[in-house]
Amino acid sequence: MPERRYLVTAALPYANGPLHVGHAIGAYIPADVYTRYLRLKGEDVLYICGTDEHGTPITVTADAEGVSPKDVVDKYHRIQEDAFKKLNISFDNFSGTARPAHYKLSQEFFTRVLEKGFVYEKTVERPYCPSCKKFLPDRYVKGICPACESPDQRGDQCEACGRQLEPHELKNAYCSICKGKPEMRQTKHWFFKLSSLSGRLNEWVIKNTQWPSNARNFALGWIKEGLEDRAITRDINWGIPVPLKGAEGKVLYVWFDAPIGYISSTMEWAVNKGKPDAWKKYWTGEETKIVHFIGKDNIPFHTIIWPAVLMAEGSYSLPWQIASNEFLNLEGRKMSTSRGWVVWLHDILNEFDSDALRYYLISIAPETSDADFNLNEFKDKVNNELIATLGNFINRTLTFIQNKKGGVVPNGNPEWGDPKKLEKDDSLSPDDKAIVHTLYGSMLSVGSEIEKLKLKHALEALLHSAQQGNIYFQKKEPWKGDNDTTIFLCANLCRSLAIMMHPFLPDSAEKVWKMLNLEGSVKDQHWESAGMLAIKPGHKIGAVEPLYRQIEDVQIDNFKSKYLRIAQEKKTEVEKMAEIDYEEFKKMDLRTGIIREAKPHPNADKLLVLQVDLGPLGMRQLVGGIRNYPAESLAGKQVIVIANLKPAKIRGVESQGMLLAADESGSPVLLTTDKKIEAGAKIL
Ligand code: B3M
Ligand code: ZN
Repeated sequence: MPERRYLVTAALPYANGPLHVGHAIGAYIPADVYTRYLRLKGEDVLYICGTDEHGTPITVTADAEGVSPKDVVDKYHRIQEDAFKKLNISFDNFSGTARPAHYKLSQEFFTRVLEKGFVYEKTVERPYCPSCKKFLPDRYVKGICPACESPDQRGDQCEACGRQLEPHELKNAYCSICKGKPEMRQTKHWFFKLSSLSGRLNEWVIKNTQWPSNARNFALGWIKEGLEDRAITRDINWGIPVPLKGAEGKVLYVWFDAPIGYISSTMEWAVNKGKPDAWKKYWTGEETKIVHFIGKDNIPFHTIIWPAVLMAEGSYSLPWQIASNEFLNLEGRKMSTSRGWVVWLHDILNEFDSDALRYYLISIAPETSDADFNLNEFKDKVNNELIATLGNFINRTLTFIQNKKGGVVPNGNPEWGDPKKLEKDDSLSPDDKAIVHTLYGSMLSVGSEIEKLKLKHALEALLHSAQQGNIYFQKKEPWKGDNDTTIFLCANLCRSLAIMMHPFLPDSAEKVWKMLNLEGSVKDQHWESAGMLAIKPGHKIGAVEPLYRQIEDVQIDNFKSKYLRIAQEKKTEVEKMAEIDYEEFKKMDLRTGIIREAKPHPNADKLLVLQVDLGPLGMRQLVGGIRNYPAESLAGKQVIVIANLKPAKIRGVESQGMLLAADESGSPVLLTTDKKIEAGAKIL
């Protein structure tokens, strides 16, 4: 076999707060499933992470908590590391970017790209707050996004449209500390020649056909729009000093040093292993596949900026795969840490088992579109799927062996696992043969779905094989006697499930392994052996206990009132608006309309562009925040429109009126008429 290895990374979380369930399923759990699977396959793989300890996310938090940036970083590094442990995230190394070795490597990177001619110095105008007496990089300045017009966006990236920004590009900018208006002042910065790498990046991205479409489309779109040179230094007093004479007081931009943390963390791993050079084979040469798991908003940095810096630097390998999930909402609304509308990992892991949470999160993973975390659904899925299907099959099989077979796996033939012999064996019924096929086939299909990063499908395939086990058990009615073959095969299916569970549900997989009384640990098995009948007749199993704990309604209610209370109080608060008189109301021209066409908005995820027929008033183009409706479901739908609203551009597309909708926990529900009526009728 040719040499090959994997270096798996998950985005370095800012050490400026605890982690929530959205973070977990955004990158850390998917990368963990992938890595655990590769380890079972016998691949040479490292899973690398660490906290991102620089930039304005840290200093803004330090200001708010009234402590030093170093204190913030130390505190949240510990909290995050602890949450990852409880969630069984199996990092090979978890570092932090404020460590000396990372400083050194980042400065070397800067020096090398400078020496290679990819960095130049330029004096530019940047927002400066006269009352706070400082420059306002990144999160210190807020304003309207020049691209999509969203208000209150930060100086480095618009959260609404994902656009990369320079702080001076914001419109109506204000200082996020004192809310004052900044003035423009001259300051010297170092720029990275991103524009000069446009051709190479384009070729490289086109070649990377293995990327998921969200990463690929974003990257190609941005290159097409035109890449501009970017400042990689900042005027703040927390960060890695720019290693140059004349650059005193300047630090490296956090997004310049953070991805270098993937390398410095790998180096730290090597040092801790006592083999300081062992990191090299993961970061150089063609044989290593570097896989970055990231959140959606990190796509620009990982598909363009980081690879460009690597190309300029020249001594390391480029990423091979970039996997990113969409966003996770909470009970129908966007999560908000400031409003307390969030499920923190440390809270939920205090109350529920880590495997239950992992199961639920993977089963709803926002792989291709945003998903919703719902606590009642969490309970239902754990009880009705994880426990009722997977837990049940394992439990009934093992209990049967314990109670009816004296704890000993009965007679059967391990060679039935061999497909050639299986078909010819007349002692087996078609049902028996089918279950052997299930056992082998699910090993293949679960594996191939994981390799394709379709973890939701992979988990479904795993559950399906347990479900087949249940059906088989039920049909064979082993309690009626003559059950050796059935129980032999079911015991082997339990073993096979344990191995396949390991990437997703590491705790309970190990528990099954122990109950089966098999040697070693499930994590040391080989994936392919999940397709074999490896338990021999006469094998004695261990003590049997329930695999999972049922979740009760009251636990969910308690959790909500304990942890989501602040947000709920806000939710039930009745908002009262000022009274208006009829004259004012009459100014609104409300009409019925019929949607003729609906298309996704080209520049915004949450918007649709609609062509609405207003009868005598003609066709109108409306932009509406109703992406929760599939576009193709809307044509022909009767709606209510404010027809005399001044036209306005919404993210670059004109909207000539407004559609009426009711708010159901943040998700719009269209208003319509009680019976079919012609378009353009006036609302009285
Ligand atoms: N710290 C952003 C984030 O936490 C950033 C990722 C860095 S990856 C090198 O979402
Ligand atoms: Zn924007």
